[in-house]
Amino acid sequence: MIIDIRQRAIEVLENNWKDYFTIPCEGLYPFQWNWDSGFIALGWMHIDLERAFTEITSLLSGQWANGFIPHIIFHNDSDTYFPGPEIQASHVSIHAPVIPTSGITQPPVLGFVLGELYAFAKADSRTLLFLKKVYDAIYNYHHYFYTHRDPHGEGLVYICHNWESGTDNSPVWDSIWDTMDSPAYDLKRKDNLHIAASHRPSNREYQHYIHLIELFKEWKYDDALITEKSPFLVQDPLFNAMLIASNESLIQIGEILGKNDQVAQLKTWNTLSRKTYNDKLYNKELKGYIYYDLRNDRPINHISSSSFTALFAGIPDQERASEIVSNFEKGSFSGPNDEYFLCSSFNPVSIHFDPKRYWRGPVWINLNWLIYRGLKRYEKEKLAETIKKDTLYFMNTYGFYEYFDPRKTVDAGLTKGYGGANFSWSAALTLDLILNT
Ligand code: 9WN
Repeated sequence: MIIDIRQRAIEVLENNWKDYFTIPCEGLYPFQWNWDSGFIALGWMHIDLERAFTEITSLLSGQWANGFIPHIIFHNDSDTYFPGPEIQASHVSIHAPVIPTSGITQPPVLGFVLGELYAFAKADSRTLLFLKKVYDAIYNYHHYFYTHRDPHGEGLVYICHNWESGTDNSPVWDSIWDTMDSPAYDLKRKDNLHIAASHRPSNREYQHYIHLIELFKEWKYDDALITEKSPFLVQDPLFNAMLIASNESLIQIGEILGKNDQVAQLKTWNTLSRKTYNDKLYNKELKGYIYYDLRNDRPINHISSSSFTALFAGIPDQERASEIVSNFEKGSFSGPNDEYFLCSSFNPVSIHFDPKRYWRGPVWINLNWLIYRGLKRYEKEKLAETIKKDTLYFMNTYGFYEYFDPRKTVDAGLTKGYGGANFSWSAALTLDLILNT
């Protein structure tokens, strides 16, 4: 069984490999995506180390002069995705490279991906050479965040678009859409040609997504103007947990490479980030980390799977970690009688929970992988094994889909997962779950 799933995962990655980068999946997502590539590199690491390195250097070819790394790099042409390079128009920024990219980013996973590569392949002489080659670029990405996206110097950076969160259609964003009066654009969406509309965002939501891009283009993707005016400005628990975990890996690798000044700076940033994350984002009643709407100066009191990624970055102390995982033991995310597979992307007891719609309830494998590793970090072995078991159950039963229905009560009647099929990070992280012991 295990050999079989491993071979199928390798096939998915091979089919999605486009000479020097990997697409998330055919048709629906035909370009190179930022955090996808980080997770995908962790799959390639088990098959072909050079490809893992190439995946990351290809992504870095889209880095902007100010350190920013975009969420999509348009290496290739394709007419199966909206919005493509002409809508995203990175060329309006003075910082953008020649290659077309988007002008927004995604959760900064690259730093900890370097840490994973080092842990897995430090004995291979190519690994240190690769780390030397890319270290400064990824450090500059973090430098960009702390110098452009932390207006109050708190150690928490903001995201300015739901697509930057990676959890794009989460109910968390609903309260922000309520503050916006976006034009009723007639959009030529392509996602609904590939996937049932009932599993994807609404047209109104897409109008908000595009309106933000239109504003940023008007401001030439200038960070000062975005900070001053963007209606969407949020401190997100997943995004900041990825930054903190990545800082941690950059500190470790920087010490090996003798990058003393960068290591000192990263330590200063990370101490403040950890403190503010704990002080500002923890909600004791909900037993989890929440979001903060910086534009409207108010907390967004929702718990999602993003809330639990703080475990991955070692942010809570042991006592708080135990409080957090009570959500998985006869709690809201497991259901009082274990009615749900772990881990729903949104709180199943919430009225906004939708088990089929993208990021409003279904299980995503990259979040499961992060939570699994977080639980291991806090020695919650039993729960870690449950989440691994649930993840591999989906993969074995349905294949490498993009997301899955968390309800055990409907599972027996299902034949498929949801979203894109043959999805790269589902395959890559399955390989890592099986092979990285
Ligand atoms: C927008 C590629 C990406 C993932 C995101 C996921 C989805 C894109 C979209 O696909 O977002 O970036 O068009 O829906 O939400 O996490 O990186 O797989």
